Amino acid sequence: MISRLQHARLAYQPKLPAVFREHGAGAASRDGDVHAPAHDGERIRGFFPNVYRLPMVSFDDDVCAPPVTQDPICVGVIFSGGQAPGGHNVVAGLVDGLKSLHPDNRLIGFLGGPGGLLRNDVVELTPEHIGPYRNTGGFDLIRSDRTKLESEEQFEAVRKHCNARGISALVIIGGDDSNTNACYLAEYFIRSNAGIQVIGCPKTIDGDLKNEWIESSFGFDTACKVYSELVGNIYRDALSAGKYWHFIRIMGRSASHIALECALQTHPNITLISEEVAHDNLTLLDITDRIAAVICERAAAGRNYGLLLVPEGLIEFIPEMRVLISELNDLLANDASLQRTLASAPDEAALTACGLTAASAAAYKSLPAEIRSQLVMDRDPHGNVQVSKIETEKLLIRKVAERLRERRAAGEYLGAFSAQNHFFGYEGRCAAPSNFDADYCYSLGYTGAALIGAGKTGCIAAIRNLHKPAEDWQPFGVPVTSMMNIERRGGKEKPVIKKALVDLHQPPFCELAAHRAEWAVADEFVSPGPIQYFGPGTITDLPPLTLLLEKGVSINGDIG
Ligand code: FBP
Repeated sequence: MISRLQHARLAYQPKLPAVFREHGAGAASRDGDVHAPAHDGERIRGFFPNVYRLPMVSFDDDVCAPPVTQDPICVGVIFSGGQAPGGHNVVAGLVDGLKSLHPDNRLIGFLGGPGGLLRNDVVELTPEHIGPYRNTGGFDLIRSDRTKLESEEQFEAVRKHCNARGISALVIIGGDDSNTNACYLAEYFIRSNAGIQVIGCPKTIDGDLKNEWIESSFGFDTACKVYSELVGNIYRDALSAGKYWHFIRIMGRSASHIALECALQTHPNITLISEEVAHDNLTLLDITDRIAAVICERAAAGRNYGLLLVPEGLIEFIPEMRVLISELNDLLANDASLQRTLASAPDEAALTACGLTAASAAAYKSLPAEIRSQLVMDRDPHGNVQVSKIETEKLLIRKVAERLRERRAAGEYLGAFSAQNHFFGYEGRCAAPSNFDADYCYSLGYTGAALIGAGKTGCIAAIRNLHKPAEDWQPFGVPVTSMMNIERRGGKEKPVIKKALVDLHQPPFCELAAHRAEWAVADEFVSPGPIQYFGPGTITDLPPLTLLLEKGVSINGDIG
């Protein structure tokens, strides 16, 4: 059973870049420049002798070239990692693009992400099968998981399964880690003469898979629009009732891109940006003092309500918490039995006896019991603390209330503070894609097909000019190694795609910094409302504001 909206959206034909509209995925490809990674090039080459220094690949507007092979091919596809709106349209674009290359080309979906690839669990994805999933959210067509493909045994299992099924290309739709691992797989396939191309596709709501070549990961736009709608609704409630401060934590892992985009969309009274907290070395006390100052100022103006946005990963960026988390990770990695002792340690002496430094013992002891327990009890499979599960919004409420009590005692605060906490994450990850994501994802799928047709491997499908109308978008392929740097992971140095954090010198953050003082005290909020799928293109097709700002486009123009 599908909703009326879903039914209407099935008829939406996503827009494609002009080059694909005219020539299908068989548009002629052109090899461009070779871009070495910014740092550690020679070390990265050592890991990827075959896929290092591949050229950029663009698609030509003027010519339609025959694909490398005239015979029908069979392609495999997986989703990897967390859900992001628009994934189904990547698959739709992929199947349509492949069919435009050859009507007998086939697409095989591996069920349940990389885990399904290892289990060899498949379904054939025909246009008929995909039909009802077009323009829908979620990954339920073939599902996903977080299995990491990183060992030679796993690569060999994938090779065997693909070779046995006649699969000559694999499309991996994932975030930075999944695309890094896709690159290892591409290298392995060349080394083992497997005859299998590997193409990546940039997915994640977090927006942290972006760089010189990738302007945005898909799903970011829709997720931010959903959260911004909710933030706008809550602000309006706060304004109507006049009695609550809403502390809202928003997904996004380490990077604060989602919080920043939602802030630009809604103008909250306070937005914390983790990258700024780290840059300015702000302690928990500094942060809560600043929040309390805004609350006092608003109270003095008769406004005992407001809204604060907290990025999911904030706690890791607060200097004393970062040290504490790292010490806890090391201690528990060596001795998991310390979990209970740490959770119930009566005083700082007992904590230092467990191995914490005096400063970390004091920081730990200052936290509320639930947060202490979340820090030591919730561990990921690698034994690290799961920062996404730490309820930082509740921690801030507790600490801000303490600051306000102190200010009241000093006669500086006469207001009333009552807070509500929220966490937005899963509400946005599977939303029906905005037009931007529907078009972008479909075009990415098509680009994947074109790269396969052109015989490429070890690269990610990407699109330039996303701030322009879709017909002016420029699809291309970017070699994964050109985005890599060397990082320490699991105690070893490893080439990985560099994660993008919020850049404090770039226009999106500068826009927030320029306006936040006025948003703090006045009620300058904006309620963007739900995503619109029908209506004028100025409303339905708007890309993320951060993307527009990064492209030098003003977001404060006349809206009629
Ligand atoms: P990806 O990085 O895999 O795209 O996942 C994004 C995300 O939604 C993060 O924002 C969040 O921290 C995480 O997934 C939560 O994942 P899970 O539901 O598996 O715990």
